[in-house]
Amino acid sequence: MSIWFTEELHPYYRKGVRVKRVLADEQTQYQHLQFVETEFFGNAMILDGIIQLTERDNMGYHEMIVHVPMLAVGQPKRVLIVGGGDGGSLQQVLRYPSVQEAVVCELDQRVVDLSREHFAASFGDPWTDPRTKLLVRDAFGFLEENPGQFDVIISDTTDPIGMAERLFSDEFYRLMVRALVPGGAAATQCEQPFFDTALIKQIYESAKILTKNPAYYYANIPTYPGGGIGFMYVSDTPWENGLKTPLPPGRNNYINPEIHKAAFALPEFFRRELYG
Ligand code: SPD
Repeated sequence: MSIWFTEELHPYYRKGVRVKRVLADEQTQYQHLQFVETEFFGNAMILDGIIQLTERDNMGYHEMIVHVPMLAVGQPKRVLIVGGGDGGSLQQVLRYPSVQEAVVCELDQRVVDLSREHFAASFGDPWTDPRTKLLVRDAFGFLEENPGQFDVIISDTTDPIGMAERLFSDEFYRLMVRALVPGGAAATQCEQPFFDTALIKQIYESAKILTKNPAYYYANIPTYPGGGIGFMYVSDTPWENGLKTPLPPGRNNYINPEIHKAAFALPEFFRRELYG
């Protein structure tokens, strides 16, 4: 049997992966949730028709969204993950011996349940770590209730469509920065320079008002549109501080000191657009 899954996040661009079999397919309270076994990329999670991660190439996403702010802060103790119900970011956060508490604020319990089943080979079971605290709720309210609490915040979200659109708003960034301790750092899923230039610029401008040292960086992920995705680093602490901090114990599959630094180098059309 040969099935192609084709994703059309943008009306002018498509990409596809060959699927061996469908592992799960259900409509949750919030979204259409699918898990498939692909020909090349291992198991993949798809939400409302958009690939969120695959076993083979998620490391570029999770290692970069987590380690860049964690290393910049140095000894992070309390970490918040917004979204991230698949467990990939959580697995990376828990590598830090300094972390005492990792709060995951995920709206959809089914994402957690099915990820535990279908990503166990890649992520183990970070949900059983005593430092993990899962809150099945909307992140906005949680951020509102928790000013000045977190050393690091990771906004590990879907694309800005439907309910997730709010997670790319000025208001969300304001609440996120307010929830950081002084000198704390956040990193957010911040889309694709070719396709989302205006949105990224708007987020950068708002991050610049809120913090002293925001910066955009990028990672290669073949199953995302354009072959990669970017992140907004949001902090008063310069990201370069992280270059002096050793990576945590455990195996890295994407990040190393050279990649860490190079990720902040941007193609000229985009650098000009963002930084002038
Ligand atoms: N266009 C796809 C963007 C997916 C971002 N979310 C990834 C979640 C991985 N934890």
